[in-house]
Amino acid sequence: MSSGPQEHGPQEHAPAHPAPPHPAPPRPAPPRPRTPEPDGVAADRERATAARLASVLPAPTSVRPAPGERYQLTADTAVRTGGGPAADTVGNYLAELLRPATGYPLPVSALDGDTPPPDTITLLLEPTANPDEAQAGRPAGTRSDEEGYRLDVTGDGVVVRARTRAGLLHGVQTLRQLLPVEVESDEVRPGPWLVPGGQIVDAPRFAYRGAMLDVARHFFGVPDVLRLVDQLARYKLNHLHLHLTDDQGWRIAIDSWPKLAEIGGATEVDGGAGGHYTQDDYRTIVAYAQDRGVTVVPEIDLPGHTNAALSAYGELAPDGIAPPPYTGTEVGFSYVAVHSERTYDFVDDVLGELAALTPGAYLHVGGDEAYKVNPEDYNTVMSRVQRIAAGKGKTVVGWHQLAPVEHLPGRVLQYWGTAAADEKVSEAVARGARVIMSPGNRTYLDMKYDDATPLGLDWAGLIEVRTAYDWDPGSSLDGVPEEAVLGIEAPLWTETIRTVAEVEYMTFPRLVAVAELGWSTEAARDWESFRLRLAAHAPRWDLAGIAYHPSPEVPWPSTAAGHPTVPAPRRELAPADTPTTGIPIGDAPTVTSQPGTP
Ligand code: TNX
Repeated sequence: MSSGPQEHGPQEHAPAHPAPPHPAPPRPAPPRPRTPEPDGVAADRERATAARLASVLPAPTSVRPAPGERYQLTADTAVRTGGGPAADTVGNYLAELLRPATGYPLPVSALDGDTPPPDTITLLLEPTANPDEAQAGRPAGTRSDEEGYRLDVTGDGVVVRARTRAGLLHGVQTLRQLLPVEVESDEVRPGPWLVPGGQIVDAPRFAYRGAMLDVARHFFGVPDVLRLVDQLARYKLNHLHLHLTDDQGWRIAIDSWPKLAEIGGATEVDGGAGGHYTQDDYRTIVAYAQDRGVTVVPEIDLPGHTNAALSAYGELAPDGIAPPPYTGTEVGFSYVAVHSERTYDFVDDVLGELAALTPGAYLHVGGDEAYKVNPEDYNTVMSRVQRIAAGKGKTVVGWHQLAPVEHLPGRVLQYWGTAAADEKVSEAVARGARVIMSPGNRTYLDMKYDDATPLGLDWAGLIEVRTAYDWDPGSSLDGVPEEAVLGIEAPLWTETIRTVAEVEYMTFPRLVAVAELGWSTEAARDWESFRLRLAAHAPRWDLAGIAYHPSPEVPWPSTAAGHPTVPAPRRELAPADTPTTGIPIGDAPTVTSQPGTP
């Protein structure tokens, strides 16, 4: 029988002339006799583990459980990557996600040879990955094999294979969801960290899946935006559209026109201090998003929604006089001078600087609600704006009021109407335009959930979770076949939204509905399954401190907090028996947006 060094070591090796006594190393605590787990607990855990395979959001293309099989992460688990530096960065991202809650070291290194050793999570970038299976049954034109992945879980470990870095990242997000809820904790939890055995083969339905944040009506700083990027990446959304300019604020520094941000960025709705991103801030956002598989789409709204720019440079105004800053919420009153060459110098400089900051393909040029610009002038100014954007090597995106303007190759219209038909949009599609679906009555995250929602607007209707989920972006607009649909985006306008908790409350859980519509096949869309899977994710949001709307349509678990855990600064006292949301109760401003006319 061997005995521990503490018992004999110091005496046996004691020197003749004893040195000052060396404190004995602390005796490791003897393993505590484990109270045997009641059978029920183990069985419940097995059931919960298996259930996670059926709760992935958005629903994967195919899931094959291997009943009884599972992988357990341990302190010895390593992350191995194959396929080059891009795979290494995903390995590091995965390890960083898992270390806080597991407390495991999860070392990341390149795979040695072809076969992963046991107890490994392996991430492989392989040009030939992405089995056709994930694409089976998808209509031509909507196949997006670029972002697919395959995930295999056996007793030995986990292997994720993908053709692109984006696909590998999506596989990592799926793996995160297959781990117990506690993985979301930022403190070490005991586990056990079980991953259900089986195989997932998966690829998105649409290439473009996004959300928009209006940082113009209320400004949101860099950390707030990064946090939103994390939430998008969780649910495999791959674009963040930033509405950078509007009447109430200009939010991006433009070196050649410095007063745009200095003066135009110095206020916001209700007269707050506003703010703007320096170009370095903006690069930080772009790089952080890119690391997580999210492309930033910057929008400069033209020719309307320009009061902030005009207040900084009166020479851009039709009458040449700088208007005062605007802190209200009306729309459609401002516009740039259409017949002045100075306007086009401005557009060229701004889009040039923005294009240089933008690795992504798209530049959004707005085009909405220019109510004071007649159709001929609108056509003149937006044709030139489109050409300038294209001249910077970018693909033009605009709100769907841009439809009648000349077609440019690849041009994308963002449909925010509420009708099932729009002749101008279908004509533009016939000329080759593609469409991002953002119907106001389905995807607008600033619409109230119900009459009691303390934030938001209601001009496009009330949007509860089921309304956000139960429609098909591939067939909901006449004359816009699935092949012409580039994807789906959920815009969050911020006239009434001021804090991250408020952003999240309006975003969750509707953003997840949008994510599933963008990712999963139409055949997989099933409200009953979706609401159960949402409910299963609520404890994750609680742990991650994500605020959400406790919709009565979803059978939340009794443990769910069901309200924001991120304190909202303007929290108001709620009656004792009302579940408090942390969301301030305020008067909604009047917004007179109507999707019909430019
Ligand atoms: C319409 S959607 C707008 C925005 C408003 C929003 C409020 C669009 C292109 N324009 O200016 O903020 O409604 O819901």
